[in-house]
Amino acid sequence: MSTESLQVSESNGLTFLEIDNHLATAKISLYGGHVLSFIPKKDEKERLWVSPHAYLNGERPIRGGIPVCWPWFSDDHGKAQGELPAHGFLRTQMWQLTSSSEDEQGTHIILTPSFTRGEGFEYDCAVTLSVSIGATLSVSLITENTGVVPFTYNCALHSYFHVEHIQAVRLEGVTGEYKDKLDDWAVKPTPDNYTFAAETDRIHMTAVENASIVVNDTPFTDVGSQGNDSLVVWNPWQGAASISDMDPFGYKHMLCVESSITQGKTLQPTESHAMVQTITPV
Ligand code: TA6
Repeated sequence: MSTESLQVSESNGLTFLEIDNHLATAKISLYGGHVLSFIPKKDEKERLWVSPHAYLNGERPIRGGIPVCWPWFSDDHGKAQGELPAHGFLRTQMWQLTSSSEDEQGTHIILTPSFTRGEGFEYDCAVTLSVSIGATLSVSLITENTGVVPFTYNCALHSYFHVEHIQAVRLEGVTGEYKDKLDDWAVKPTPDNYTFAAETDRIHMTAVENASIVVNDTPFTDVGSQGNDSLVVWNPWQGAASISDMDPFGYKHMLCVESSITQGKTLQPTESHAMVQTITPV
């Protein structure tokens, strides 16, 4: 059965899904199983940020949108830094469109990666990304142990949110302590007034369920998380100048708020787990 709200396009050797329904438009790259755009019709404002210098040809992970990090986060793969790809091996492979459907709530897409077993993670499992594009964008990363031994994994939906200007942003709803990557992982309390004036790279160690990106004192985007144990917050600030697929001022228009599992989730044979991020315009 065809899904009328879904079109498939090709560019530079990559395949993209373009969704346009009565509630929103969205764009998804099959390279990386990567959501690139979400524009709710409520206000026609883009919620995701993609670097103008992002590689959209399969040569590198896409800088922006929602990279899928799995089965490890950052360089936490147990080997020397750089020995294995940062953030795992799903964001740099071709995914398949397994199914699509539509109803009053929007368009529903199921994607699966080409492979889930690779250097650094030699277990039998199935991964599914379920994306619903409606008034809310809902992205669910489901991991199932299809083997006979338990395994432990980490993951993140490393979302880059579009913000008008980072210095006008306040992040609300985040509490507890965080580990500061920029200060040798020192543990610090989350600031009450969470604003941005410098490079920020933090793993908040609580399962924050609701965070809100507030711009100029007006709530703009709500970020919901389920099945996570952490929330990662990142802005490279002037460090963007040394990131080849970002321009030096790119940091001004983005904020990463990443629903994540960083403390290890163990699945017994036949068990499965979903980590979900919801993006809701306010
Ligand atoms: O999620 C934060 C982070 O791990 C940062 O430390 C920063 O390196 C960022 O992700 C981007 O990583 P990438 O491998 O996409 O350049």
